[in-house]
Amino acid sequence: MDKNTTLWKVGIIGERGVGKTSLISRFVFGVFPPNENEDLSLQLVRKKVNCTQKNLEVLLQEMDPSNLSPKKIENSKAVILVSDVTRMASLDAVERLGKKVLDINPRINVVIVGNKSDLKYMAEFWMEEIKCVSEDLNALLYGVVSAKTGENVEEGFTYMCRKIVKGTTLI
Ligand SMILES: Nc1nc2c(ncn2[C@@H]2O[C@H](COP(=O)(O)OP(=O)(O)OP(=O)(O)O)[C@@H](O)[C@H]2O)c(=O)[nH]1
Ligand SMILES: [Mg+2]
Repeated sequence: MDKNTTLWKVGIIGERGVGKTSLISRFVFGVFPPNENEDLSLQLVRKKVNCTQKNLEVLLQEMDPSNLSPKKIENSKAVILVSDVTRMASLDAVERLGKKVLDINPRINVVIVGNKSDLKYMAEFWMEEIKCVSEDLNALLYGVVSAKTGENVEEGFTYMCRKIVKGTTLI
Protein backbone atom coordinates (compact mmCIF):
# COMPACT_ATOMS: atom_id res chain seq x y z
CA MET A 1 0.00 0.00 0.00
CA ASP A 2 1.54 3.34 -0.96
CA LYS A 3 1.39 6.29 1.38
CA ASN A 4 -1.32 8.00 -0.63
CA THR A 5 -3.73 5.18 0.01
CA THR A 6 -6.35 5.63 2.67
CA LEU A 7 -7.55 2.50 4.43
CA TRP A 8 -10.87 2.44 6.22
CA LYS A 9 -12.02 -0.35 8.48
CA VAL A 10 -15.67 -1.18 7.96
CA GLY A 11 -17.54 -3.51 10.32
CA ILE A 12 -20.36 -5.73 9.08
CA ILE A 13 -22.83 -6.50 11.85
CA GLY A 14 -26.19 -8.24 11.97
CA GLU A 15 -28.03 -11.23 13.39
CA ARG A 16 -27.05 -14.78 12.46
CA GLY A 17 -27.82 -15.73 8.88
CA VAL A 18 -28.72 -12.29 7.51
CA GLY A 19 -26.01 -12.59 4.85
CA LYS A 20 -22.94 -10.78 6.21
CA THR A 21 -20.44 -13.25 4.77
CA SER A 22 -22.37 -13.42 1.50
CA LEU A 23 -22.29 -9.63 1.10
CA ILE A 24 -18.54 -9.54 1.67
CA SER A 25 -18.06 -12.34 -0.86
CA ARG A 26 -20.26 -10.64 -3.45
CA PHE A 27 -18.56 -7.27 -3.04
CA VAL A 28 -14.96 -8.43 -2.83
CA PHE A 29 -14.93 -11.50 -5.08
CA GLY A 30 -18.12 -11.09 -7.10
CA VAL A 31 -19.37 -14.54 -6.16
CA PHE A 32 -22.40 -16.04 -4.45
CA PRO A 33 -22.44 -18.27 -2.50
CA PRO A 34 -19.06 -17.64 -0.86
CA ASN A 35 -16.26 -20.04 -1.68
CA GLU A 36 -16.39 -22.84 0.90
CA ASN A 37 -12.62 -22.98 1.21
CA GLU A 38 -12.33 -19.42 2.37
CA ASP A 39 -13.72 -18.59 5.78
CA LEU A 40 -14.40 -14.91 5.28
CA SER A 41 -15.84 -14.55 8.76
CA LEU A 42 -12.41 -15.04 10.26
CA GLN A 43 -10.54 -12.70 7.98
CA LEU A 44 -10.17 -9.05 7.31
CA VAL A 45 -10.93 -8.68 3.64
CA ARG A 46 -9.52 -5.82 1.66
CA LYS A 47 -10.88 -4.14 -1.45
CA LYS A 48 -10.15 -1.04 -3.50
CA VAL A 49 -13.06 1.33 -3.88
CA ASN A 50 -13.60 3.36 -6.99
CA CYS A 51 -13.66 6.81 -5.54
CA THR A 52 -12.46 9.69 -7.65
CA GLN A 53 -10.90 11.91 -4.99
CA LYS A 54 -8.78 9.33 -3.24
CA ASN A 55 -6.95 6.05 -3.42
CA LEU A 56 -9.26 4.35 -1.07
CA GLU A 57 -9.37 0.81 0.22
CA VAL A 58 -11.77 -0.71 2.69
CA LEU A 59 -10.92 -3.43 5.16
CA LEU A 60 -14.10 -5.35 5.81
CA GLN A 61 -14.68 -7.26 8.98
CA GLU A 62 -17.65 -9.38 9.93
CA MET A 63 -18.33 -8.89 13.64
CA ASP A 64 -20.05 -11.18 16.11
CA PRO A 65 -23.14 -9.28 17.34
CA SER A 66 -23.18 -11.13 20.67
CA ASN A 67 -19.63 -10.11 21.42
CA LEU A 68 -18.98 -6.66 19.93
CA SER A 69 -15.42 -5.54 20.39
CA PRO A 70 -15.33 -1.88 21.53
CA LYS A 71 -11.77 -1.59 20.25
CA LYS A 72 -12.70 -2.71 16.74
CA ILE A 73 -15.70 -0.39 16.67
CA GLU A 74 -13.65 2.56 17.86
CA ASN A 75 -11.20 1.91 15.04
CA SER A 76 -13.85 1.59 12.33
CA LYS A 77 -14.77 4.33 9.92
CA ALA A 78 -18.17 2.86 9.23
CA VAL A 79 -20.45 0.04 10.19
CA ILE A 80 -22.88 -1.73 7.90
CA LEU A 81 -25.84 -3.02 9.86
CA VAL A 82 -27.38 -5.92 7.98
CA SER A 83 -30.91 -7.29 8.27
CA ASP A 84 -32.77 -9.92 6.24
CA VAL A 85 -35.96 -8.56 4.61
CA THR A 86 -37.71 -11.89 5.21
CA ARG A 87 -37.28 -11.59 9.00
CA MET A 88 -38.65 -8.56 10.85
CA ALA A 89 -36.77 -9.55 14.00
CA SER A 90 -33.52 -8.99 12.14
CA LEU A 91 -34.43 -5.32 11.64
CA ASP A 92 -35.26 -4.94 15.34
CA ALA A 93 -31.81 -6.39 16.02
CA VAL A 94 -30.26 -3.76 13.74
CA GLU A 95 -31.86 -1.01 15.78
CA ARG A 96 -30.58 -2.50 19.02
CA LEU A 97 -27.09 -3.22 17.69
CA GLY A 98 -26.87 0.20 16.07
CA LYS A 99 -27.50 1.89 19.41
CA LYS A 100 -24.78 -0.21 21.04
CA VAL A 101 -22.33 0.68 18.28
CA LEU A 102 -23.11 4.39 18.53
CA ASP A 103 -22.67 4.29 22.32
CA ILE A 104 -19.16 2.99 21.74
CA ASN A 105 -18.30 5.28 18.81
CA PRO A 106 -20.69 8.21 18.27
CA ARG A 107 -18.71 9.39 15.22
CA ILE A 108 -18.98 6.16 13.26
CA ASN A 109 -20.79 6.28 9.89
CA VAL A 110 -23.83 4.04 9.95
CA VAL A 111 -25.22 2.27 6.89
CA ILE A 112 -28.33 0.11 7.11
CA VAL A 113 -29.19 -2.55 4.57
CA GLY A 114 -32.00 -5.04 4.17
CA ASN A 115 -30.39 -8.02 2.43
CA LYS A 116 -32.08 -10.74 0.31
CA SER A 117 -34.05 -8.29 -1.82
CA ASP A 118 -34.37 -11.14 -4.36
CA LEU A 119 -36.85 -12.67 -1.88
CA LYS A 120 -39.17 -9.66 -2.12
CA TYR A 121 -42.25 -11.87 -2.39
CA MET A 122 -41.46 -13.18 1.14
CA ALA A 123 -40.48 -9.83 2.62
CA GLU A 124 -41.73 -8.85 6.08
CA PHE A 125 -40.43 -5.29 5.68
CA TRP A 126 -39.06 -3.00 3.00
CA MET A 127 -37.76 0.54 2.47
CA GLU A 128 -40.31 2.35 4.65
CA GLU A 129 -39.38 0.37 7.76
CA ILE A 130 -35.67 0.56 7.03
CA LYS A 131 -35.99 4.31 6.63
CA CYS A 132 -37.54 4.61 10.13
CA VAL A 133 -34.64 2.73 11.72
CA SER A 134 -32.13 4.70 9.71
CA GLU A 135 -33.63 7.96 10.98
CA ASP A 136 -33.43 6.72 14.57
CA LEU A 137 -29.78 5.86 14.10
CA ASN A 138 -29.00 8.93 12.02
CA ALA A 139 -27.67 6.71 9.24
CA LEU A 140 -25.65 7.99 6.34
CA LEU A 141 -27.31 5.63 3.89
CA TYR A 142 -29.91 2.86 3.77
CA GLY A 143 -31.41 0.53 1.21
CA VAL A 144 -32.21 -3.00 0.10
CA VAL A 145 -29.52 -5.21 -1.39
CA SER A 146 -29.04 -8.78 -2.53
CA ALA A 147 -25.83 -10.71 -2.11
CA LYS A 148 -27.38 -13.35 -4.36
CA THR A 149 -28.12 -11.20 -7.41
CA GLY A 150 -25.66 -8.42 -6.57
CA GLU A 151 -28.39 -5.77 -6.58
CA ASN A 152 -27.06 -2.53 -5.04
CA VAL A 153 -24.00 -4.22 -3.53
CA GLU A 154 -21.13 -2.64 -5.50
CA GLU A 155 -23.10 0.60 -5.94
CA GLY A 156 -23.96 0.72 -2.25
CA PHE A 157 -20.37 0.30 -1.06
CA THR A 158 -19.09 2.83 -3.56
CA TYR A 159 -21.77 5.35 -2.71
CA MET A 160 -21.10 4.92 1.01
CA CYS A 161 -17.40 5.68 0.50
CA ARG A 162 -18.08 8.70 -1.67
CA LYS A 163 -20.49 10.09 0.90
CA ILE A 164 -17.97 9.61 3.69
CA VAL A 165 -15.23 11.26 1.62
CA LYS A 166 -17.48 14.23 0.96
CA GLY A 167 -18.21 14.68 4.65
CA THR A 168 -14.62 14.21 5.79
CA THR A 169 -12.18 17.05 5.90
CA LEU A 170 -9.30 15.24 7.48
CA ILE A 171 -8.33 11.61 7.60
N1 LIG B 1 -31.93 -15.56 -1.31
C1 LIG B 1 -30.84 -15.05 -0.72
N2 LIG B 1 -30.16 -15.76 0.19
C2 LIG B 1 -29.07 -15.19 0.75
C3 LIG B 1 -28.62 -13.89 0.43
N3 LIG B 1 -27.52 -13.61 1.17
C4 LIG B 1 -27.30 -14.69 1.93
N4 LIG B 1 -28.22 -15.65 1.69
C5 LIG B 1 -28.31 -16.97 2.34
O1 LIG B 1 -28.51 -16.78 3.73
C6 LIG B 1 -27.78 -17.75 4.50
C7 LIG B 1 -26.83 -17.06 5.46
O2 LIG B 1 -25.84 -16.35 4.73
P1 LIG B 1 -24.43 -15.93 5.39
O3 LIG B 1 -23.75 -15.06 4.42
O4 LIG B 1 -23.72 -17.12 5.89
O5 LIG B 1 -24.96 -15.07 6.63
P2 LIG B 1 -24.12 -14.51 7.87
O6 LIG B 1 -24.82 -13.29 8.33
O7 LIG B 1 -22.68 -14.37 7.52
O8 LIG B 1 -24.33 -15.68 8.91
P3 LIG B 1 -23.48 -15.95 10.29
O9 LIG B 1 -22.03 -15.70 10.01
O10 LIG B 1 -23.79 -17.37 10.62
O11 LIG B 1 -24.05 -15.01 11.30
C8 LIG B 1 -27.07 -18.63 3.47
O12 LIG B 1 -27.89 -19.75 3.24
C9 LIG B 1 -27.00 -17.76 2.23
O13 LIG B 1 -26.96 -18.51 1.04
C10 LIG B 1 -29.37 -13.16 -0.56
O14 LIG B 1 -29.08 -12.02 -0.93
N5 LIG B 1 -30.47 -13.79 -1.09
MG1 LIG C 1 -20.94 -15.20 8.39
